[in-house]
Amino acid sequence: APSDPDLVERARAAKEQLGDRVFVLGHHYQRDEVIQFADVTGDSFKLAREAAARPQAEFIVFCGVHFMAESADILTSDAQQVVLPDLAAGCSMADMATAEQVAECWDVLTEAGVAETTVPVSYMNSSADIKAFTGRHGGTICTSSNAKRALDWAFEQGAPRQNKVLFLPDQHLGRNTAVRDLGMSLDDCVVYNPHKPGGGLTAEQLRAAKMILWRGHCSVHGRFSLDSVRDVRERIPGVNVLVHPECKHEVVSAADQVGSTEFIIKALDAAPAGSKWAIGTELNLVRRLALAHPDKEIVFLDRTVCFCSTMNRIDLPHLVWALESLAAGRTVNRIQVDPETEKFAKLALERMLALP
Ligand code: CIZ
Ligand code: SF4
Repeated sequence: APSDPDLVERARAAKEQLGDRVFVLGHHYQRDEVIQFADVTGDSFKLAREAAARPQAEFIVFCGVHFMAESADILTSDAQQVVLPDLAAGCSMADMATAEQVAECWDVLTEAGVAETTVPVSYMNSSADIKAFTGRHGGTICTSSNAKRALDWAFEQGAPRQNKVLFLPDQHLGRNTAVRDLGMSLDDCVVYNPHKPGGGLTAEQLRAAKMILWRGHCSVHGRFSLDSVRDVRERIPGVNVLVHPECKHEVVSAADQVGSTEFIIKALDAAPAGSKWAIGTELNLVRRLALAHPDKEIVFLDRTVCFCSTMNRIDLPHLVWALESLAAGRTVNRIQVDPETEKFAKLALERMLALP
């Protein structure tokens, strides 16, 4: 639906009044009505770096979800204020690993005698608390673009390939990277369930595993199934199936290509006219890609509609409210990570930035 012209005008006016004092970041999964006001668009990692590269901007308005605004706060200076237009824009995946649960897991690993040889690797899609846990225990953060390099690095921290990785919080990205990129078998991976005593694993199983996967997943990417792939191949002969690595292993295995949102965008830019694509990622992005490439057939992988509901909480009314408040001298919805958490979370992020 077209955006309300009155709200569009108010957002434009507030942004103009703030000028260089404000920088608006828009995640690829945001609504069209919001993305039109973004100074830059990108995935969570690119956006955090864009924020850090704009020290003159007093306010960073982050149109995305909570963990992304936290990462931007960690990577920007203390003088910069990061604003999330709706505080209810969380991420169900990030919420699947709390600081308490992860501390308990570490106790379980310690008791099984494996903590000393385990390196945590946490996906960018996690809270600042989980990033700080990772930093404290000698681990690194990863994105879906550098997960292979992060795992290679982590496995080289002890005696070569003798150690283990605790992968948080997305089991699918962890499993897909271990199996597809590092050549492990599915049996090398175990799943730690934070809702069961001892994670639902015996000490034996923990000792035998190479990858200890946290039982978390993305509710959006987790909905694509093997049936969605079979169905689209039948409907569109010759279609290229391209999916995000947050999808289930069986979906990724049945796809033609796998990659991050930035990879998907570049693959479609490079694709020849007339080519056919079924994309397994969030629907706002897939719709925009289809509009941007009228010479190609680009469809959503599933027949059902699949937005990220928390991403969609950032709508034009919330953006207008945030911008007008800032223009009136009132900071609202500031996301501020406490200094102790920030210190260790930053350490883990810096390890990622230093990955070979
Ligand atoms: O699924 C997500 O939320 C993604 C891909 C986030 C990001 O930009 O890394
Ligand atoms: Fe979280 Fe999935 Fe939404 Fe990304 S798409 S913000 S991982 S729930």
